[in-house]
Amino acid sequence: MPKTANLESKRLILELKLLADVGLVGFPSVGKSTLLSVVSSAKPEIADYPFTTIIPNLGVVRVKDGRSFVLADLPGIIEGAHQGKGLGLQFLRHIERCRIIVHVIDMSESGRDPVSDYKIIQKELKEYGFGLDKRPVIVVASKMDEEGAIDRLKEFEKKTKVKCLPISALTEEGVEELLYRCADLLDKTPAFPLFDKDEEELENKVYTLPEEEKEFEIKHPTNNTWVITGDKIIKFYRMTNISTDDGMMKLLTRLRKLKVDDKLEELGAKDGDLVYLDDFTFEYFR
Ligand SMILES: Nc1nc2c(ncn2[C@@H]2O[C@H](COP(=O)(O)OP(=O)(O)OP(=O)(O)O)[C@@H](O)[C@H]2O)c(=O)[nH]1
Ligand SMILES: [Mg+2]
Repeated sequence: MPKTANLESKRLILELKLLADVGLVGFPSVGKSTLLSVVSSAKPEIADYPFTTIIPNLGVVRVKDGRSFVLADLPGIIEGAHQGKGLGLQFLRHIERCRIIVHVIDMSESGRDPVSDYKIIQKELKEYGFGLDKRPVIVVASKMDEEGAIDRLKEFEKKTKVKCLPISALTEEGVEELLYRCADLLDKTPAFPLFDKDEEELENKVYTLPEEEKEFEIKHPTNNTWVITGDKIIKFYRMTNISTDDGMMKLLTRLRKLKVDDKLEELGAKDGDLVYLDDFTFEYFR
């Protein structure tokens, strides 16, 4: 009969977090997927409606000087993402494992304000915790080919005092420079620990199976006697017909397999001592 008493069943929710060196972060439609498609052989979906990217895309980027890194194009983020709005939490969880962040800000006439876009995303990263807001960041001004983009960038830098790298995925202006900057920053950024201390304390619970019941124990009631106890071994003995050679061999093999003789020796049994197993008695010889 299989033993089922110690079996446990659990429902586990496993979370797969991708491992990338660089994460592209920004509002929906700022051009993250387009950038990934230009710098790697990845073929992400690109469209001018928000949340085109629902599942992160990865691409291997090769810099002209031979260095390479993995770039993740992540789903767009909106205000309240850290509380789960938009594709919020899914998105933020993926950044946890990125060593550096490329924060993409749309400088086209998109109807949104680049300054508030920047502030909202910084706030979301901060509110999420796990030090996301302290991760090294390269701020990128995207769609610089669009009319009015240069003025919007100047205005942005003046108001925020944040220096941006202007790029256009369309004309590829500034793209190579961005790759060099990413590679340089990665060279200076140590690998991010897989488990933040707080996260470990909060989330990691260790489950262990209950200790296996011992097969046998040995008692030593008097000077020259030893008693083998234990439900399992006694049950085995009772089910074995030791009046036959086969049965006796089976019992001895079982005792040897369990290393009963080694244990008796270790405890100090001497040749000629009597050993009891239920109603069976035999002499110990080494
Ligand atoms: N003019 C111009 N348009 C761009 C540029 N990069 C992207 N676009 C356009 O911007 C729109 C959104 O581009 P995506 O790359 O899908 O944007 P995303 O940031 O990945 O968007 P989500 O996946 O929704 O978060 C598309 O219509 C692109 O063609 C650029 O450098 N210049
Ligand atoms: Mg996208």
